[in-house]
Amino acid sequence: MNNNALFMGALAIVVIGVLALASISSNPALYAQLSPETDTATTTNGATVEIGAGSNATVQFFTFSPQSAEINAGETVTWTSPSPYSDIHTVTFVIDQNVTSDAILPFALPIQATASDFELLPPFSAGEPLTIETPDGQQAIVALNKLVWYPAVLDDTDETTYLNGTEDVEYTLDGTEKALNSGIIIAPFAPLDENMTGAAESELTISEGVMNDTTETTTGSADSELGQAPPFPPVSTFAVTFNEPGTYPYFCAIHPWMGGQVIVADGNTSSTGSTLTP
Ligand SMILES: [Cu+2]
Repeated sequence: MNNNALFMGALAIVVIGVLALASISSNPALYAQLSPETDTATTTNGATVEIGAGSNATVQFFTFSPQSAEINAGETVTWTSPSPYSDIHTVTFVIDQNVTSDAILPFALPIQATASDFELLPPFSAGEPLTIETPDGQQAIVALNKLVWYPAVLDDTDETTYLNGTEDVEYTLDGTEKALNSGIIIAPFAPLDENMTGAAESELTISEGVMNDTTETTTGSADSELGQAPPFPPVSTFAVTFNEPGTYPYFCAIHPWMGGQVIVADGNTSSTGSTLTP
């Protein structure tokens, strides 16, 4: 019990540290931008929600605008990150409140393995996996949780499905979801995206290199570029269709204080085909 508390405490510190690194450009003074007043948008054709709109090189906005999107059943809400200076964000719905899943989680090492059994891959010049003690004396490695960093659905059988669409991700809620996550949403022109292009270019160079001269070209050209590719697929737009009326709160898994909601009204047009009572 006590050990467990210590373990979770240590994990919390690690997570806070890593998240602080992740949003190193963030200015805490701007958290005040998240005012309790909710601005509301009502449309007849779904809604668009902008994430971190207005962020620039020195000012970072941690906002979903509008914070409350109102649509009719059967319509779609689309999230985008319009500013190339925005931090990375997710749109995460936890529909089953028993689900807990953080951006960074401990994964146990096999018995008798230690962190030094992990080798650093060539493109990275210096680094080591973060490990922490588990309550039973084992070691755990701290790693990114794919469920948060990739577009994903956790269903009522506890199965995870990773959504297709490398840039534009679409999903229609069917009532079986325990959780739905957008993956990492960034602006289409964000610097991260340029890096992705860089990585793709270097892959091209690699295959050309393989054709001409195997070893040397492969390592040489990949060195600088591969290190910049993010370990997740950057998402430009995340579009969710809501068929069931209700209020759907969501948050950003990277900055859990960022929250928003979708209010789905019982639209006249779509009420014919579906029964709302369970
Ligand atoms: Cu965020």
